[in-house]
Amino acid sequence: MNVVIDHDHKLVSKATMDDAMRYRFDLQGYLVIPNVLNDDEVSEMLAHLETYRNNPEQLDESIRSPLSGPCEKLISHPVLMDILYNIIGKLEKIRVENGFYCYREQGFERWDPHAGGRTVNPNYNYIYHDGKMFSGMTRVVWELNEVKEWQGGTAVIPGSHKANFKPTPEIDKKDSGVWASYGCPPGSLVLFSEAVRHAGCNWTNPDNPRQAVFCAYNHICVRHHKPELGQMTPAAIAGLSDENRRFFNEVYHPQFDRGQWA
Ligand SMILES: O=C(O)CCC(=O)C(=O)O
Repeated sequence: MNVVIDHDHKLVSKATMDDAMRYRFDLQGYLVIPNVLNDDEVSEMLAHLETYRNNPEQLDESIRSPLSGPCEKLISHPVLMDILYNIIGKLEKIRVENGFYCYREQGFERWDPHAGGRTVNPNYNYIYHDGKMFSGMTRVVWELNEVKEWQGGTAVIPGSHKANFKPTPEIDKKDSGVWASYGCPPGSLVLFSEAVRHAGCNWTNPDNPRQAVFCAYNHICVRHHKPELGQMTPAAIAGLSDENRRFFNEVYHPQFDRGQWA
């Protein structure tokens, strides 16, 4: 699973998004990739997130965020970058809209179906053109604890990024037969087009809480969310490496950084 992306943003070693994954994402609008992070990485990230949740003042402002310290590598993880290269574009055209930490224990309740369907609006439309997919806002979820099917991971209506009709209240019931859930081990990567109808779910797993880091990626020229960046503060963004800080640049085409059109 080792992918290297060079400074010209070309893939220089084996890509992780193979034809089967491309087929699956185009058809269903989401992917679950187990075991992207190893046990040591997951432990370090959980320790950082535990401090962030319980004793944030112990973290210097420059690393007081769910995407700082050992979690910073999530921003540009090569497995993720290769997928985003396939569904958004070259590295320089990928932007992070926000990031936040999700902690849910047994008893947490939610069922909030939202988004989904075709649109011509650029914020999260999904299109296929000339051999290429384009997914606008793409939600990335790093599941750092085990998720058991129908016990609290995000639910999706597979294929609804291509749906032509609005879902009815019956369709939006969890047991309507169109909803899917997933299970995955700690360290898994889940991503879905925001154009897929999805919902947060009750966390019913008694064995462990949900500990996940959520990010929203989009094409650099488009923003879906309001400008605030979830739990990413200006100080935490300033504390990132140059390579990762650039994902939080404002919305504009990178050609303006190349001195063209000035
Ligand atoms: O709470 C969840 O699992 C889903 C969150 C959500 O709705 C989203 O990422 O847009």
